[in-house]
Amino acid sequence: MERREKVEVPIFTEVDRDSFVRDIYPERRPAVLRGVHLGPCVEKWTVEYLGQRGGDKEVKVHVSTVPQMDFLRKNFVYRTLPFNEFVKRASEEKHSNFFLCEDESYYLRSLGEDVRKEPADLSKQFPDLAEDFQIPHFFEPDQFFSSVFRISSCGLQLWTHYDVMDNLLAQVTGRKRVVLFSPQDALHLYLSGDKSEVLDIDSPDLKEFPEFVKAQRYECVLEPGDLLFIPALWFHNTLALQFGVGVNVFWRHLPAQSYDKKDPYGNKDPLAAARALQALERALHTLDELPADYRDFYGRRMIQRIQKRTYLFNPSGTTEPDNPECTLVHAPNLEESPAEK
Ligand SMILES: O=C(O)CCC(=O)C(=O)O
Repeated sequence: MERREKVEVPIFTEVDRDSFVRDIYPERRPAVLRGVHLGPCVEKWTVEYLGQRGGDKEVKVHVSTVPQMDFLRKNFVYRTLPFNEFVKRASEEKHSNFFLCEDESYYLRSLGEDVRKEPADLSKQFPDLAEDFQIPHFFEPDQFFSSVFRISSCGLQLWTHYDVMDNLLAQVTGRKRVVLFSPQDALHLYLSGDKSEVLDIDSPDLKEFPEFVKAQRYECVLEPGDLLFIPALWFHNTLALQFGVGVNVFWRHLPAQSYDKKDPYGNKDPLAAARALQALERALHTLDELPADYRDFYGRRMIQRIQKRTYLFNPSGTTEPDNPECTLVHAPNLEESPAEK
């Protein structure tokens, strides 16, 4: 099968809360929002300023000898640095002080005060910098979950993964390429938990990952000041085209009680999904009581039953819903959307 043509993520301008909630959010598709006011951070957040205002608070960062981070082979280490020293190093190509090699790459995903319990919140960990960043109020205040610094060296690539909450990724400084895949392409992405094992999404090894060609690639380049709406469950892979500072804001799309309370990262499956997966494990264990040919027979029937009960669209890709009770309307195809709105 030929690789599918990539689809550009549509760019929307002049977006305010009303138009976001009315026109963009219900589609449950990624969208670049250009020109939303993010506060003075867009002008102010130079390396020097970030260092001064962020100070020497210690941060735990990813450090790797190569810019493409590999969670399978763990080609990175975690190291602790004062924030101002981290920002300086992440912004330079060669370092006089380093951990692994003089051109090592850095990545910060900021954490809460108690990393195991508390989600990251810029206003708590970096109050002086948080003042400069205006969270777009595109959701109700009680839906807010976390605000997370994403600061990367030029060239840094973060593996493809999904989160379980809705997300606005604000690219405050520096340009960043983001590639996304729909949740409906999950089976073509070779998942290991919440991450795809296909690390090289630009020239994947198709002997190892033959199904990857079936995944529809959505792509955008974020300019400084852009926001990217990443709906929950959409896979995303980021590549910093320059040293850059981003902040992403997660918020709860489902009722608060649907989420795992012990999830400071916002990437644990909703409780009902986790329970259903456990029940499936138990069902499979029960099938083990039968010989292989019976397991095969009942396994196939179970798959069909699951597809019929849960898929919004049937596996052949037509828009005919398998589940007649389903009320979600098929969102318009992005290919048909004009790029600038
Ligand atoms: O911008 C990045 O480096 C990663 C962003 C991300 O993974 C997210 O917003 O969930």
